[in-house]
Amino acid sequence: MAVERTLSIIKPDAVAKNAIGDIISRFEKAGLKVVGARMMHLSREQAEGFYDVHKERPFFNDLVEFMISGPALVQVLEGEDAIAKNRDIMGATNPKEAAPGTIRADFAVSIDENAVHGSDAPETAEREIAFFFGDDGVCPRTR
Ligand code: RTP
Ligand code: MG
Repeated sequence: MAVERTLSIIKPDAVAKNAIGDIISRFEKAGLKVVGARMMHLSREQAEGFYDVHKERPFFNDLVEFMISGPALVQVLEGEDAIAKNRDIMGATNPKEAAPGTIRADFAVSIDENAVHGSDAPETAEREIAFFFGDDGVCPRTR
């Protein structure tokens, strides 16, 4: 299995609940390392650009409003199989369908306010990391 990097966002609902520490602890216990982190209150332009892939979907406006409703923690996580591993520990998009013990089962209240984002494929991870970090702010690879 390859060492990968993935983009994670601890969304405004989880930040408002003071759940940052608990959620990062789950990443670390799963073997994922934080190699970049920025606390950000996203602008509308940033949220729209980040979720551009969903711009034709009916939930797009609600998603953007939620993502700009408060500060979020944008992180790059690194580890073996990091993209799929992060998606596993996040749980399903709808917390009502998320497996027990996943982040969304434990911290999310609804499909709209679902605590975390995680890249879903190598191509999206690369795009999303560049979107927020460019060449700056992420630790260089050591392995
Ligand atoms: P994310 O991108 O935030 O990690 O979530 P995801 O991959 O699990 O889900 P995705 O399909 O990419 O959707 C992005 C976000 O849009 C909201 N959503 N609402 N009402 C709905 O049917 C619906 N579907 C998606 C969710 O907040 C989801 O995280
Ligand atoms: Mg997604």
